Amino acid sequence: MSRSPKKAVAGRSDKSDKGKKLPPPPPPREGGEVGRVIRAQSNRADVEIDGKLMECTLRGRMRLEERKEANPMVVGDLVRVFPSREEGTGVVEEVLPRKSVLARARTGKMPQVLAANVDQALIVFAAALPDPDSYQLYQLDKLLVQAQSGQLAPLICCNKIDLRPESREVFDEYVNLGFPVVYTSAKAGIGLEELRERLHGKLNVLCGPSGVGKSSLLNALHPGLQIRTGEVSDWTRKGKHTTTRAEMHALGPETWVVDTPGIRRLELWEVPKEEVEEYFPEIEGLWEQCADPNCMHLDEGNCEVRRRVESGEISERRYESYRSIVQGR
Ligand SMILES: Nc1nc2c(ncn2[C@@H]2O[C@H](COP(=O)(O)OP(=O)(O)OP(=O)(O)O)[C@@H](O)[C@H]2O)c(=O)[nH]1
Ligand SMILES: [Mg+2]
Ligand SMILES: [Zn+2]
Repeated sequence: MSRSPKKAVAGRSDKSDKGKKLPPPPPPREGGEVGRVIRAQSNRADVEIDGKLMECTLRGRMRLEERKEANPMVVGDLVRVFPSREEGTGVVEEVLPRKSVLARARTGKMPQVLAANVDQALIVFAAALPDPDSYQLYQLDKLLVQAQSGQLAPLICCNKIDLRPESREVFDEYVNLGFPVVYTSAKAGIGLEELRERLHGKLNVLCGPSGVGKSSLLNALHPGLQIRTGEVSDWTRKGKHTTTRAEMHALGPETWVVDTPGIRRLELWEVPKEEVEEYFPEIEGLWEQCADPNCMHLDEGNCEVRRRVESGEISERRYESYRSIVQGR
């Protein structure tokens, strides 16, 4: 539930009018074909059009246009392509407006869009190696916020459940909050059918820390993919990323999954602090019971959220995640 209209003007937006943030579609242009970017690197992209791949470059003038993100074309983008003379090649004339994005801010660099126009974020963490400690769970909380704010439905995956089945309890906290959670082992083949069902018919993006088994899960779901995965000795070394570039893979005729490189520390992009509580189901709507109608649940007096943290109704760890996100840490 959102607050009073006055508050909404101050930046608190209703879920229903969030779509208004996205730019209106440009007037349709004549000619060309619309395809989807499967892989992209700076001004080049492989574009899928009716089941065929086309090697494309971005039209020169578009490279110069002012942008606020690092990459002009990303995996999942719908682009208008005009074929070039050489068979199987083309020029991207237009990147169509995105209906959803999974993006991240980067200190000292332009923000990076990891994937566009996807429906669901499969947020993968591990039951062990890397352990779901408080640092990792804070990253999970931030990914939940970033995904939902970018119009993606979150699906949490606890992989490597073969290594430590007890870790289920850690992730059960999210089940109790109403988030969908699947428990899998890419190695032992646990939970793969449920995961397959939940990905079916959607465009999905896999995200999470390095070494949790994102690429391994894709290989387990579709052995034909043969995506490179890390060796245990490799990925435990700091700075090791086995997957280095986002890439979209087909799991079936209407099911696609974007594999992305691991994120060590997520910095949130374009999430106003007033919006953060909307993504914390245990906090959302409680402002109505706080003394201050503009309560951010930080240090204000008579705060219902803080009362619930003290009584144990709201987990202290989740509340600390909320605080840190609102305070931009
Ligand atoms: N025991 C166990 N090991 C797994 C499982 N899934 C993946 N692994 C191992 O974890 C390591 C990392 O797997 P990757 O699939 O490369 O991880 P990733 O998340 O794609 O990592 P980045 O590409 O660096 O982001 C590999 O050694 C895998 O064999 C699992 O379910 N159980
Ligand atoms: Mg990988
Ligand atoms: Zn409050």
